[in-house]
Amino acid sequence: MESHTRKEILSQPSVWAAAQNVLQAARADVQTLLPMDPRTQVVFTGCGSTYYLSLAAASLFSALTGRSARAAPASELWLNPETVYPQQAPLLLIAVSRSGETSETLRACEQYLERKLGNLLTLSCYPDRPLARMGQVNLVFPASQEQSVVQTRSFSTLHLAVVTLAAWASGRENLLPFLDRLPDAGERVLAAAQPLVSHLGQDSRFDRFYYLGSGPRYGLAAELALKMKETSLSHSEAFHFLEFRHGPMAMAAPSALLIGLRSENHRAREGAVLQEMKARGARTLAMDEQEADLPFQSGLPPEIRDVLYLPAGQLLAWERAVSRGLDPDHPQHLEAVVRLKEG
Ligand code: F1P
Repeated sequence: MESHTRKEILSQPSVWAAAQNVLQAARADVQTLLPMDPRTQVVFTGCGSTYYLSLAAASLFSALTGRSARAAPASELWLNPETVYPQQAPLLLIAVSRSGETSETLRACEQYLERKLGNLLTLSCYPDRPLARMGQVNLVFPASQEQSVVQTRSFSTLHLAVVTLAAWASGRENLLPFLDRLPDAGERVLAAAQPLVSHLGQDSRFDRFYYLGSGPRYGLAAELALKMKETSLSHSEAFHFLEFRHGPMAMAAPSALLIGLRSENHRAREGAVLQEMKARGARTLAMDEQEADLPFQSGLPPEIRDVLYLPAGQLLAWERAVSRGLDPDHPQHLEAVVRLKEG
């Protein structure tokens, strides 16, 4: 089936290289914003996919820099700011939005700037839209624009951008050369994933999809669960790996497919969860650097290879949508951008 969504999923690695060019050109400007004051708190925000991206970004940022970083939906920053912004601390708000015009994200940034809470760094894909003019520094990735309503290559590009920011903020210069090797690794993972996810996507036995991921991978698990909902109208949910035993495992059955975004440093413990659910009849798909149903074999450091978990999960949602007779290019009820009617 001809599909721009599928084309954009398969084209991701080629646009990742363009993202690195944008980032390198903006490095000096970005460096002026990255927190020098150890008290600075970093807040990531977005909506839907870009909120899940913010979750992954905050987790990675905290792990690499040792500083407090948090994520919140833009609607929470806008309507319940006191529940998110820490009192009396200098702030850096990093707002992420594919469209650059999602209403809640714009409202949250306007309010933050009006209250002079700190600096704003924005990441988006459209240079001529409001968000790309709001920050002290605005990173724009036009090569990752997409026709698809659901986010695919825009998401993975924006994820690469926040990984790069975390490497810069933590002074982990040793990670930077590896970023250039991600496009090749991404092409290999896409080629290896296609037969596997095509088979699983077409298996009508499955009626529930669970995505397990911990640390910076939880946000990615949430994004892949959203892909499955948006694209194939299937029940899906994300959990931190070991959390699945605390109730949700009641849903483990032959009609359940568990996708594990397994990590290298907790491979045994996370793998045990998948094995236990398999024993309960569920089907599992483990993605990991090695010893997995989908091994990346990238040879890249764990801090920068999380983007490799995305393409297979995106393709799985696409395959299931098509097998259900749906059109992934025109997902039911969805628009590419949520623009609220109110002011
Ligand atoms: C945010 C968003 C997407 C969602 C859909 C509608 O967009 O909610 O997460 O999948 O495309 O828009 P943006 O602020 O990142 O452009």
